[in-house]
Amino acid sequence: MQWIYIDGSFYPKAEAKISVFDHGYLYGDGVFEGIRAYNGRVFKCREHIDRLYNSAKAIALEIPMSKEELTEAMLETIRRNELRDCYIRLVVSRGAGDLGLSPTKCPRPTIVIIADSISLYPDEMYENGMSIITSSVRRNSPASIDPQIKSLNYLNNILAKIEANNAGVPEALLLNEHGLVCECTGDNIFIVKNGIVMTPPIYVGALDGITRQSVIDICSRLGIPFQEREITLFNVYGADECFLTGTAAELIAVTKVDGRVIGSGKCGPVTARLLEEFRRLTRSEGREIY
Ligand code: PXG
Repeated sequence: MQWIYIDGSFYPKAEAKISVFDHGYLYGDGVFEGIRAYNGRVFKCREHIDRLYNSAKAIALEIPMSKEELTEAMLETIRRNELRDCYIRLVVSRGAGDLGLSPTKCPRPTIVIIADSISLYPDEMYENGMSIITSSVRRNSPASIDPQIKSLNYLNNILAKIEANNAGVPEALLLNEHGLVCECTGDNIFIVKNGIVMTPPIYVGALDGITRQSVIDICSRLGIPFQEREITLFNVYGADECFLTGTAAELIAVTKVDGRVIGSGKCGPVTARLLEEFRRLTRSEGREIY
């Protein structure tokens, strides 16, 4: 039986329900995190919890628990479900109110924690890479809803995902209004050119990905040249390697963008080396669950 945490209690999946008056449902008013545990440890636990609280702060949502209490609730949810390798979804919504937009009518945020088993991408994808397209939908401007907020408003990303689905590929790349490369619908993007690993700065309009930061840290530790710089589609098409990073995907090579083959058309040596090092990290670090 799968147990779901809602506001301090555990419910079987079929009985895990929240109010239709919750503003998370009515308006997408809330924030979330997608976290992963490997072999009995929550990877980058503090970083995910910190990001959740920063997202909440950005939308003026006060989480009615301390970071340590929420972390403990997450660990307890994993224990209840007897999991060692899993995805964890932490959701904090504005809570139940009336039909007006104003959060003032929502006295108490709703906290939901789901720990689920993971379905991994096939190994074949990590070797041969994947095809992506560029979406015609531009990434939300940081001047409207900052993509750094991991909010319950994922329509921008979903519209791009629909274009990917229609094109028969798993992911879509989003540009900002100036044509600069931002990120994909649920992953950050990197390219490798002449031995230099590059990723766009967050300010162009991207989530400050935790896997992205892990890759930057690995580059610095291994002495692999790294630059955070503005990237256009020209740079992506002409890259030697391209890969995406995210909690779900880890590091996955991109070998075709808008029909252009990237580099050798296979997962490149730098991507493979970074993935190997990332997997070593996920096996050796993280907050103990049991
Ligand atoms: N950009 C966006 C828009 C994301 O949603 C990333 C980049 C990668 O960030 P991390 O911190 O994971 O390296 C994300 C992450 C889910 C789910 O269940 C979504 C994400 C991560 C985990 C689960 O939809 N998005």
